[in-house]
Amino acid sequence: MSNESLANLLKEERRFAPPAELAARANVTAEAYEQAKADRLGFWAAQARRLSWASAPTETLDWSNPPFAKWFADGKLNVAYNCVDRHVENGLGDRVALHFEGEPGDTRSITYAELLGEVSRAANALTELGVQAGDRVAIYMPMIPETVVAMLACARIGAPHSVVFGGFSADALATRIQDADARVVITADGGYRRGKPSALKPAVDEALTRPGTESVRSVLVVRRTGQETAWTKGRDVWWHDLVRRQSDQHTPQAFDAEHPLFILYTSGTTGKPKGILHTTGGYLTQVSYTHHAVFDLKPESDVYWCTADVGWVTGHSYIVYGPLSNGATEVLYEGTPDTPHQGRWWEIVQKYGVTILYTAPTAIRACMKWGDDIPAKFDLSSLRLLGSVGEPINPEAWVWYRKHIGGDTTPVVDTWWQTETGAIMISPLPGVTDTKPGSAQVPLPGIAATVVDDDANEVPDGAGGYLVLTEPWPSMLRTIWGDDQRYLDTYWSRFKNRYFAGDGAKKDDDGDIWLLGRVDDVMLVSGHNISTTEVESALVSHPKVAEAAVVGATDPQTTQAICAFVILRQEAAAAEAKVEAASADAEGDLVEELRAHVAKQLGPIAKPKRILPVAELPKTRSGKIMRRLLRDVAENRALGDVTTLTDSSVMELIQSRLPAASSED
Ligand code: 6R9
Repeated sequence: MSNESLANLLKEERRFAPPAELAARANVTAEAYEQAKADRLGFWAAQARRLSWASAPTETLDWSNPPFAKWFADGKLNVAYNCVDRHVENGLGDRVALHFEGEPGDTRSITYAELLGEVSRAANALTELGVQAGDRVAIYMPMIPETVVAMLACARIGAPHSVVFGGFSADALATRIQDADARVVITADGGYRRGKPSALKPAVDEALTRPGTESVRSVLVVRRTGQETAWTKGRDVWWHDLVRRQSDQHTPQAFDAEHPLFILYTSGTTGKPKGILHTTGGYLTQVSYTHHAVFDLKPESDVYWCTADVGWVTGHSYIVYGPLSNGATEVLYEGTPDTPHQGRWWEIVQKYGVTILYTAPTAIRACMKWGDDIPAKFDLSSLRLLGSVGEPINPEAWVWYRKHIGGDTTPVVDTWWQTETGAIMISPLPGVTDTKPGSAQVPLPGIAATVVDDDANEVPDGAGGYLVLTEPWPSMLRTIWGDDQRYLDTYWSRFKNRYFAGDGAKKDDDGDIWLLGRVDDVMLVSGHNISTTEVESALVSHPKVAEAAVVGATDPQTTQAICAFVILRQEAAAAEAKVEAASADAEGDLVEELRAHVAKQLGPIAKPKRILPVAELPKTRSGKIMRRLLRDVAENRALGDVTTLTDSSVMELIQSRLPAASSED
């Protein structure tokens, strides 16, 4: 079944060759694969030379105590120096680093020279607060320039940061502060979200009442919204008081390549979140190289925009460290894509002449749902390259993205990676690879990835299994903060000497890799393994469906029954709302139509037992659907941990629709 359905997804196989102009000037050519294949470590040693080292490494990889890797261990460097100072020293001080666009429409363009002054001041301020190399700093901020400055200032003084997504609750923040034993919290009074100021500081105040957060000595607060803010004397200090009065001179100190750079928490399926630890030299080498190779960045002419939140690893690697180490000019946008109107992103692309856009499938599907006419109102002709990350992108959304955003000419690079991998691992190269809608395709030069079966044997082309990484890579996580054993158990115990990513994948007949979602999400229906991604993809290929989330719910007859939650496209949803009041049968008709559509696409076994139209789906900061919560709903259980949801009211909405679902049985 699984192979047949993959064949189905591929049956309309389309490929797009790289545009000739891009290929002719591409930063990276096919030769890179050859070089890396001939000498993988030599290849990475060469990439490390993209950086400015205070003391150049003579060692590349130390793998004497696997899976605890050391890369470039005898080298020394400063990350902030690499992201800011060296560009100014190279005469690029007047180049814009950040075009900031606030949600209310306020803007600021910050040059590399200005950024250097700000980062230096902030580094001096943190030092005045007593922060020393090795101390942890929690950052709980909206998407504003000070957030980037705060991260770089921490890196500059060797204080690992732990960025906590601004949408998380006081509880989630407290747990992360406790686990990292943070000394300082950097926050803001609030940020703008959906047209309104949304407070952040109260969550910090609440978090710091929890036991185990006594390690926090100071709270540094940026004034963004100007809203009323409670104040704890002796602990809280305004950014504009403390940072402003510092000197804009600061001498960066070089740190060991293996000095910790940051901790970023990812929610485990169970138990407490895992603090993924990244270090300095290997991380910066790989984010810098991949940003150069995958996005083909020409720093003198491109305007790059990654729409991710900095609270997600994508914001760390592809807003802060990758682009800035390469001297990019980039857009930083504070708000949501539909405020004050659904064309806001396209307006920004037009305004700044964005050439490279990196976003997530969930956002692309939202734009599809709002309608093709919205991007059509803007001039998007500056775009020359589009990227996707965070989830498998269904071929439907891929093709829409290329056509309606990319003017049917731009390559789309589907980039697979994880918080744990630190940087992109599997992706087409835009000047080399013929792209295929829906597939992340090939490991990057210097990366060893494959698909294996239950017994760790590599599967042949055309077959499916588990995605594994077979060789260490420079930006790999070094451990889980404070828990080496959990690092071993989580990633290195399923297959011997292989990093298991937790994702299911398949190789097609060309050997290209297709990601099929988390293996925990694979459904077992009457003895068949069915991937949630495939059923979702089939649903979204129906013209009335904008987005779909599929889960397997325990079923006495079939082990699991396929349960689908669908968001309808704007027009279909409007029609649906009208008829729904009049007759429950009309909804039944649509549900039948969708079930038949899936059966036709993937075979009768994959036909969902229940389909429930909903207005929203529960998502994480990176737009990943929290299927675990939908499984709770489908199985009529109390909801599990909802602290990593971006919007907790979504689940109430879905639950309120449930009676309709039961009557579908
Ligand atoms: C960067 C990021 C990691 C998980 C990963 C996988 C999914 C990310 C993907 C993708 C298919 C892609 N994922 N990119 N699946 N195609 N291009 O998302 O990090 O938040 O840690 O999530 O996201 O399941 O294992 P993170």
